[in-house]
Amino acid sequence: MKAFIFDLDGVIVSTDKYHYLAWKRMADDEGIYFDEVINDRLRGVSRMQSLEIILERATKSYTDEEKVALATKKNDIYRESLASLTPNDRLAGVTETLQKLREKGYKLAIGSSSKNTPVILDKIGYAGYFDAVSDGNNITRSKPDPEVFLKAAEFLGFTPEECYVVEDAEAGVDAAKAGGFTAIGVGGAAGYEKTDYPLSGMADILKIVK
Ligand code: B16
Ligand code: MG
Repeated sequence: MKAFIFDLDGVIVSTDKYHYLAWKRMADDEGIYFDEVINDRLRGVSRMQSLEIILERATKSYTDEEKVALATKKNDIYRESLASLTPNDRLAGVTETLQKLREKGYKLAIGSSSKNTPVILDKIGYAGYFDAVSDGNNITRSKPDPEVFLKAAEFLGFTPEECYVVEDAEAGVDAAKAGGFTAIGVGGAAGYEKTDYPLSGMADILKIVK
């Protein structure tokens, strides 16, 4: 194995709580029921697909224009919360694990559905840190489609068989497996049957590599 491709939200940084709070505010304003169980279905999927999942509970229908306005409203709320992100928002074990993997010679990449990836990496002190970044800005199909990870592998110059993907979402593990990658699961993905290596945290990655 030559490289690790990391999901961002829920693996490197705790932005998942900000996604939830922003969608919750949008849903409450529209009078649409939304809770943390529904929120789990949004992990790893694109902004517009997330909105469609939330609108399953809506009592009226929305035009395409209204949907774009709702997604923009959510993103504006989310972007406001990103302003306060700092390197302290990196999840437990991230800083040390990435450093040790790099010392062992692995290449490191990001594979995230988020169009906000550049600003998040900048705020948490990782602008320019990764060998490749594949995100919502360079793909046309969101997870569970493998495109974001296939692009990351291509940017690194490796085949999927040479890369681990680290994910917290079932949609992300599905994407990794569909692309021919080996899937490491943390958080919610640790309990998913398709995950190759279920781990209790980032630091445990060092136990499965030489
Ligand atoms: P944005 P990941 C995903 O990030 C989030 O898990 C998902 O909840 C979000 O809808 C998606 O990014 C798009 O994000 O609205 O910022 O473009 O887990 O793939 O890093
Ligand atoms: Mg994630």
